[in-house]
Amino acid sequence: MPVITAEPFDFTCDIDTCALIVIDMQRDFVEPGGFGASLGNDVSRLMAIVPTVARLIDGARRAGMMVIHTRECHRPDLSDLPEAKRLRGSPSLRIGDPGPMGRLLVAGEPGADIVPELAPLPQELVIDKPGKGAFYATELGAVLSRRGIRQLIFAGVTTEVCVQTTMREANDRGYDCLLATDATESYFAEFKDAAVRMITAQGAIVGWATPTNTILEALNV
Ligand code: C5J
Repeated sequence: MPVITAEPFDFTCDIDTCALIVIDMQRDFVEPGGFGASLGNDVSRLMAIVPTVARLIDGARRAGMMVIHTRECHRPDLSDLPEAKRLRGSPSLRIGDPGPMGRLLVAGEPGADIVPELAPLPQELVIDKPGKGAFYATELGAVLSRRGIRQLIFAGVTTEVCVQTTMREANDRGYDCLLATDATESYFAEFKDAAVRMITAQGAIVGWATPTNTILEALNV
């Protein structure tokens, strides 16, 4: 079995029961004019990781690993959008409002799509989620159980929000979780660093972390 050098110690990966999960690499988070930008963020930090995420996805596919994609988005009638989430803060546009890429964070709108460079293959699982965590109000847990998945490799955005929330949900459900440190990003460099440290501290209290090349070398792809 491939042994991936990681923090805080080696991660032994069983390719047959491991999946790569790519969190929310959507135009609404990484392109100008979307939800991330409406909150006042500089989205260029997130766009910069797209080639690294693409290499990781390609490597996972070549290794024969299951690849899962998530999208944070809401039903067109916004029936799964809590008012507390819609009204939070003072963004220039709110979830559901029309923007340059369609209605913000609404399923089926161009902004809710995954960036074209990372487009899922037709047979790959795409989870639409109304929350920050990918297990909340989705079929993810049931699908992973059915497929016998026990380990998850994480990529995507943002490190300290949807990636970390999903890692914590997965950790509590008994999955071993490995974060690809250069295939994830935050609008705030210091939040990413803190999240990686929180995840790996205390003997991998939430999970492991290592760069993409280290994963790909161990998988021999
Ligand atoms: C946020 C996410 N940051 N995908 N969503 O609201 O991390």
